Amino acid sequence: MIKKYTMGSPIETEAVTAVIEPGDFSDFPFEHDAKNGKFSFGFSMSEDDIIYGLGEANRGINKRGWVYESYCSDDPFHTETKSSLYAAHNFLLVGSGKPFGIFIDFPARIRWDIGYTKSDRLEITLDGADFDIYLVYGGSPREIAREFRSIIGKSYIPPFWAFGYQQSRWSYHNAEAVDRVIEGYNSAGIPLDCVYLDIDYMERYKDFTVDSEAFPDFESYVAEKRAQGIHLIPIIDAGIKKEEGYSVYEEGRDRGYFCKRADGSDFEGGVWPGVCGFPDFLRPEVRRWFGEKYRALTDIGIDGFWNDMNEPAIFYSVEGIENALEKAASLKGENLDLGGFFSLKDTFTGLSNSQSDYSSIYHTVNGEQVNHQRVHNIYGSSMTRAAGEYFAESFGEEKILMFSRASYIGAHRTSGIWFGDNHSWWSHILLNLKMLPGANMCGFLYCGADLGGFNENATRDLVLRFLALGVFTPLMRNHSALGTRDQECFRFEKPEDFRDIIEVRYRLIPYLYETFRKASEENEMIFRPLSFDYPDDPVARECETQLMLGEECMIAPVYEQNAGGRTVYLPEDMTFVRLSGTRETVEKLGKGLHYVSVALSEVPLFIKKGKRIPLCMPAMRTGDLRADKAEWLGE
Ligand code: MIG
Repeated sequence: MIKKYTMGSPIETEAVTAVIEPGDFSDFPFEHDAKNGKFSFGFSMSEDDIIYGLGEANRGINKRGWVYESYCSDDPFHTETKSSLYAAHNFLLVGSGKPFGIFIDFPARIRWDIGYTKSDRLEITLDGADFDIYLVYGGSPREIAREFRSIIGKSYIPPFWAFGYQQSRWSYHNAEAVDRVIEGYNSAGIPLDCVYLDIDYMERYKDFTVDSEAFPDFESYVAEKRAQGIHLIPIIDAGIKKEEGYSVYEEGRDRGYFCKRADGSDFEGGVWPGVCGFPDFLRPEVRRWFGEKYRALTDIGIDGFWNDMNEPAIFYSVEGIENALEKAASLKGENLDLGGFFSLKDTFTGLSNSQSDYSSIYHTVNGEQVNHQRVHNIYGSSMTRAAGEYFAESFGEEKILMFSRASYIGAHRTSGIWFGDNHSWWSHILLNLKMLPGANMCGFLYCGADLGGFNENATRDLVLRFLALGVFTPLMRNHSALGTRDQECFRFEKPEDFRDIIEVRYRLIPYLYETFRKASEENEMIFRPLSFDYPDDPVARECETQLMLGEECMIAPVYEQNAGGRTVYLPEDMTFVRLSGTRETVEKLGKGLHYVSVALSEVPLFIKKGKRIPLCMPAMRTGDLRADKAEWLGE
């Protein structure tokens, strides 16, 4: 059952597609308070309440014991003490005797104090008092998650080939670099479906352009790669380079499509290309205009994109950097003491993604000027919506791969997400795993992390273990940052170990794809915490390192260096399968704790009693998979 409570006049986010009449606010069942323009409410948690949700968010599956903020942030250090990442997925699920869900449809900042200030209190504070709150109750956590999904609309389904293995790096600078990657995979016999183009494919970081020195005759090149079964996936950034003669910029400026300053002039901020205008994606006509721009690339055969920097990330504003430079100039020749030096330093480090810059930006919502802070969390999702809606209209469903960095619930109907700039850290294997059920609850099914880790240098064993989890995530993409050690599978010793892992993915694709489709159609989660399926099992309830997958499986990746395996908890008897290339070893294990050894070239998988999954033969490209010729694993 669902109840809706409305206060003030909320900004329409279109997160919810179902029409639900608001109830009487005097029935709002929580203690609440409105003061200083904020609204807060809260309740006591019982000792055994598990708090799930918040989608792509930091820390555990159980979110108790920390304070989170819904505020889309470009933060490349996903350390334990962070409160915000790139997404604002405002859905919480309280699992207890009487489970219920809360969705706060409100696009400004929200603070979720989940037993941080007081261990048994959950306190939610909204930076504003115009909102819709939905309460979902009745049934198990799984039923509540399903019911919530039923009001936000069906999840995006990508093209089938988007389940193939994908290789990315910032950046493959030109056609030769891309060719070397494809060649490396081909000669190692490792399957591959996509290669990514990061910002350097563009002409000086201008969206919808291609650097003709790096890719002379891009159109023929794209066709040549498609003939080899490879999709090239270019990046699109939110900021539009300010440059005379660049048609996207000139159109945006002349039509008044960019975000404004308080005085009505265009807001200008620096990102990769230097000074940029930021399209006001909240306006339907701007979305339409921007969506159509992708045509420049789809017309020449591109059929997949990733949208980046759309929190939006802003390195500096024009005013901000002028002030900073003036301050620096005024200090020339001064003897800078501790305070003086650090204040100067902070002036520059504080330029990026600054709160005062965000507060100086204005959007037009239904003809009215609205400050950016009130709608911050739907900026990126509106960019991705612009693209996704255009694709669905022009090409039909399941044709174009689209995923975004920033997101808000609602964007799940037209795109996927990736989890942003993680690190080549062992702890980030588990962080990846823990985000999956949350993202699924909020409708984001097509998702995944940068396998191998984005920032810093990866080691061979880390990449293998990361990939062995990535075998199960719908988006299976290895991506790494500029200046880090090469991370493509064929660059490491014994590439056959990598082939063994990635072949397992291809063997599982028909099964994973069916599970995905079903989850989208039936509003199910692909990945569930064990506690959803075994609510009365105390060990399963606390498990943060394993997940249920579909109706048949449980996954438990190895996540520590120099470990030849891991301890795994079986909430019931299961078949333990070690998959490696086309080989598999099968072992029956009883309910309880087990230590299982898993080689670096193996993918561990657990199949529930009475369940079977199909495995096909691997192929170098998804297009060559034969789903009809499957063998069955399990009992
Ligand atoms: O400020 O385009 O998360 O995947 O490689 C960095 C360069 C900008 C951030 C993305 C990352 C991408 C990188 N981008």
